[in-house]
Amino acid sequence: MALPDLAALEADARRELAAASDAAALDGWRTRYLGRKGRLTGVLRGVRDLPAADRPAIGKGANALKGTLEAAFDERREALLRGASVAQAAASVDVTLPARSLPQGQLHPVTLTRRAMEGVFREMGFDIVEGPEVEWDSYNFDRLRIPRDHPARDMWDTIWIDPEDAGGPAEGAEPPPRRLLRTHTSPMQIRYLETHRPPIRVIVPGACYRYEATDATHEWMLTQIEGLVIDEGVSFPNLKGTLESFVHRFLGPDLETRFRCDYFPFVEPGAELGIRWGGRWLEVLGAGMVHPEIIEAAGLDPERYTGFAFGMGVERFAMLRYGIDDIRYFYANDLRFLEQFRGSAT
Ligand code: FA5
Repeated sequence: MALPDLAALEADARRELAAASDAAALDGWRTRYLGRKGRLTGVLRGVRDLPAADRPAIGKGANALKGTLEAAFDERREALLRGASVAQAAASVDVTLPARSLPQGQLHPVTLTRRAMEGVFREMGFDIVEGPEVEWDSYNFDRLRIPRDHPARDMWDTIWIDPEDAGGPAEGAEPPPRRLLRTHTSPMQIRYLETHRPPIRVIVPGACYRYEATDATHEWMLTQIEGLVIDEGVSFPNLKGTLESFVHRFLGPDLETRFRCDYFPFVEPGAELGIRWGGRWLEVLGAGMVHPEIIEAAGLDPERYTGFAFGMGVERFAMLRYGIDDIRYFYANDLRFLEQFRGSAT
């Protein structure tokens, strides 16, 4: 009696299994090979009739093949099920439906306004630089002629990073330097003068922070654009002309503006600019001629060099630009408000 050819049986089984592509074909395969009258079952059953010497090898081989074929069957069935569920999912997708829209970010109205303001200044020949938001008190105050204990410090309620030295400095000793969140962009006047010589014509946009109660025109976080112009022969009319020209270019030529005297320790004389806003005036910037002591402290001859500086409130300009009557909308994080600026030009 010929011995069963297990290798041929396995080859047939595998070929047919690979060809089985639906449940009925799989079932048929199982019946043909592993069923009660299946080929492999027949081999196993016939083992006892084999010559004693061949029994162990064929028995063992056939048993192993049974495990192999059962595993192959399971694998094939799972592969077919996976394929079926993918096909089913594909059939349930309605490709004619409009795509779900992804939420898309957009620039904040204050960013749009800041960039537009920068654009006008660039056209007017200004360079743009930035400075640190965490600043030393010497730059934010002292070197701008606002010493400790000077009442002018009360104009800017400060968010401090370093605590006040609890014990206070020893008698006659300098108090230790303290860091703060800059209350205005003016410290960059000093920093810029440390590294640059006239002619100087820069603006410094950036965030500032004040420990202040908020209302319709005040936020505790605000954006300013500092301006600094220093050269020979720069005069107050240059200051006035530059600012008026900026405002008219940015907001339109029909705007009503008002210059008034104001006091800032780092300029002399000082001024503020107001813009007609409904029935009232909205103060949009402080400005003045750079104090000669600051020019001198920068190592320049104040008889030869003069200049002007200004600090604009970007949120205030954004209010005027978009007709917004309360500054607190900007940072309230209300998407109903913010989404109205979608697609606005810078
Ligand atoms: C200053 O900060 C000066 N550093 C400006 C300056 C620069 C004067 C250079 C002279 C020379 P003031 O505190 O007024 O000044 O602020 C300037 C502008 O920032 C204001 O006119 C206003 O437009 C805006 N601003 C000030 N405080 C707030 C606030 N809490 N919320 C929103 N905007 C503000």
